[in-house]
Amino acid sequence: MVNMTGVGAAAQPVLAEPRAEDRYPSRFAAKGQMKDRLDPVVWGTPEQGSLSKTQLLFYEQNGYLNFDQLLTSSEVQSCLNELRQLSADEAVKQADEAVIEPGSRELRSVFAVHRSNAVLKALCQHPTLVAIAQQLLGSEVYIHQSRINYKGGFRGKEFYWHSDFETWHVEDGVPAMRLLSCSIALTANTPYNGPLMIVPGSHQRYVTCVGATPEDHYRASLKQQEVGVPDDSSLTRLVQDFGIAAPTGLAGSVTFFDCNLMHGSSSNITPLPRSNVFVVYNSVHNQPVEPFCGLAPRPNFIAERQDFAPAGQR
Ligand code: 6CS
Ligand code: FE
Repeated sequence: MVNMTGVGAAAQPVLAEPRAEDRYPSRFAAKGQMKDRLDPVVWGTPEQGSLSKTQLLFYEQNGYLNFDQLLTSSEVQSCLNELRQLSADEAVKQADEAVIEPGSRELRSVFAVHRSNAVLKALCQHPTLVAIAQQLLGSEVYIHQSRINYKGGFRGKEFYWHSDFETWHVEDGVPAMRLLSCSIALTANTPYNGPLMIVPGSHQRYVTCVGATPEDHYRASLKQQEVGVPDDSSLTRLVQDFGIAAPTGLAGSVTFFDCNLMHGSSSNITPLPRSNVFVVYNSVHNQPVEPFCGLAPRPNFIAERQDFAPAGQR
């Protein structure tokens, strides 16, 4: 139980072994392992919302659901206006909530936009989006995290392969796989501008990661993640077994994906930005506990641990 994460001892975990209630230990072993998922994927029923049995089954099997044009063009346009204004604001770049691209001064992400911006708050609380999250998770939901990922033209850098749940479990203390991401395209996501890539079906397995969590890991990981990513042979096996999909779409399209789906995206060297808003909805029955890595929790603007008010209630 000794804190060993000082300089030169970064390979040692803060905890020598996982806590007894840790159902998904990761970053403890010297080698990555592929384990089974212990939780359901779909927690609701066809009767609980607008998603059909076929759609629920697709999500269960593939770990994602893509929707063309869930938002109107005027909703998209008003969100895009906010993105533009935020990226032109020097104070936004200086804020704790901002992440700057590695190797340039450009804005990569802005976190907790469901708190700081009225238009983006309305987007995150959009009744259509919240209802889909509620049906998939079989309960009321609250917002665990929200962010803009700008991925600007020319210099928007990649997001390396990862399972979100691995980080949210280890660093935020989210106990179970009962949360999901909603990726809202505000510009066209094409095969060329660094769209989300996923490994369909990978959400059924849990790939444990190697390497202890450094203190304040988020400062580095949100620019370029190195701890909490799968080893090469695990990723190779997943892709051999399941392949890769890239659900592209016009502005206004939306992808929901399971918290444990292996995903990533490449850099954007086209002139066309790939700007998305991500909202993470967690079941109100899955509130975070102490982080399973033994370190202090990440800031509230990255992982909510105070306000569990159900989303979508106006
Ligand atoms: O840290 C997070 O919450 C998210 N961001 C990254 C780069 N990886 C894990 C997770 O998706
Ligand atoms: Fe992610």
